[in-house]
Amino acid sequence: MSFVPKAYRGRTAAVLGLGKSGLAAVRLLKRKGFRVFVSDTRPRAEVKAALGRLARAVSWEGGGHGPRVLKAGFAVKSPGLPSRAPVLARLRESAVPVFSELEVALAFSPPKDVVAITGTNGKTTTTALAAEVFRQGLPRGRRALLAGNIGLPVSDVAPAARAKDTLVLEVSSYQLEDSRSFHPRAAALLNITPDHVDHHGSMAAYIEAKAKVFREQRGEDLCVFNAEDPLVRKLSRRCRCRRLFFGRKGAHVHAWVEGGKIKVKLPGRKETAFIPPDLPGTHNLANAMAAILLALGSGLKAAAVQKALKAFPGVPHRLEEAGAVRGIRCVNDSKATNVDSTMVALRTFTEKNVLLILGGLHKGSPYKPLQPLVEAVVKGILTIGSAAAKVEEDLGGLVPIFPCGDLKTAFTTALHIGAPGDVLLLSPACASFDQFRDFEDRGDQFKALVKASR
Ligand code: UMA
Repeated sequence: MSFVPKAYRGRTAAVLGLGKSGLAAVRLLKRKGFRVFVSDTRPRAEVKAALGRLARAVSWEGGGHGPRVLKAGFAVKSPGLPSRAPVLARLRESAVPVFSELEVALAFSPPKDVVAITGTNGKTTTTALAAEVFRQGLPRGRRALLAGNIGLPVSDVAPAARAKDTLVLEVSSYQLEDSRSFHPRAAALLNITPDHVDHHGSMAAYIEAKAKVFREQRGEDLCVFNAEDPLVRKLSRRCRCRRLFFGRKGAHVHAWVEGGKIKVKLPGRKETAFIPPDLPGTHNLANAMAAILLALGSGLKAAAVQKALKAFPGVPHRLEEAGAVRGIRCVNDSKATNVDSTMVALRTFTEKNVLLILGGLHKGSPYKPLQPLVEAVVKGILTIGSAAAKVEEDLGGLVPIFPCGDLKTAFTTALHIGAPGDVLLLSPACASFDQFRDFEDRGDQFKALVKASR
């Protein structure tokens, strides 16, 4: 069942969770004339502060999801609410339909052209790059608008767009898991490695959530897949629309890397070569291949694509150069909220000179997969947050580990033990919510420490 606004006219919308997406959904639903009831587990004072002036325009509760949500005509779920949250079971029992913020936002969205990117890692960079490429390549007067998991709620962006615009969305498994009708015209599935198992309950559920990015696609719709990722390749067999693959040369791929360039050969078209964006690591070549295939597969011109690739500066908090302090190069990779993402970051270094800030809120996956890379390029680990003990258990004995507790202590310890030529890398492999508002806050605080010490 998809969300059809007119079917719920005059009904109360219960918005579950008042983070960025919840707040955007509240604003949208109010504008569209719905009565809104907000429910959040945070203390009342925090909910009131987050609502600001809206606190008088909507009804709301804090400190938990009480029985009042069951009286709503429908509920809108923030992505962060786990699907096993008791409130969702109670809503199901009471036959109150629950829709994702993504689907509600898209139901009010004029553009039909939606491009969606998902994957465990690389989705932010790929989405930002794809948005640049579409901006450059779309005919005059048609805009490409960026939104989604990247930090811009779809409810804030999509309903204000024009019908001829293209929405370029970063979609997470959290947003996809309870979306029933999400149907992008073009999609990309970059990779799937263990992450968010705590949220989804199992790896199988996580994979199924990711598969929803192409589940409703048909015929001339387009889905881009990573041929090098076994799980992605397997899932691609279930896709019922046009498929394009990127990966190693040969083996039925449409984009590959050869002689430092990205080569593309679409069915029935001649081969084209692109100079990749100036970003570190082979993972960024994969991200660029996905963005190029989305663009060319959507009919954009190669020259426009190349122009956008050349101008792309990368995204903040992803292997972002933060400056040097006493000859130590500081790199902000706060976006690395899982082990795989930290592995991707470590692979971009070649010397054993990395001081790695690791830890935060532990998400359930082991840190052992980091062992070979730690042995190869890391000279010391500085732990922060509640994950410290598990990091010590999984990586202890390989390199010195300095338990620091918080980011500031980790930073000053690194300056103390580091030497000119070293790299101080914040790539925590953990969620940030134990000590920071979000990963952006964590990265901004790191950059502020660097700036203050220069
Ligand atoms: N809450 C409840 N009940 C619960 C659980 C949470 O009321 O049972 C409340 C919390 O108290 C809080 C609110 O829900 O007030 C938080 O909602 P949320 O976790 O959905 O966070 P938002 O601020 O709405 O941010 C979400 C995405 N967050 C998550 O999916 C966890 C942001 O992605 C996204 O940028 C934003 O929407 C805009 O679309 C962040 C993220 O970490 C970057 N995503 C994960 C990832 O990339 O790995 C999926």
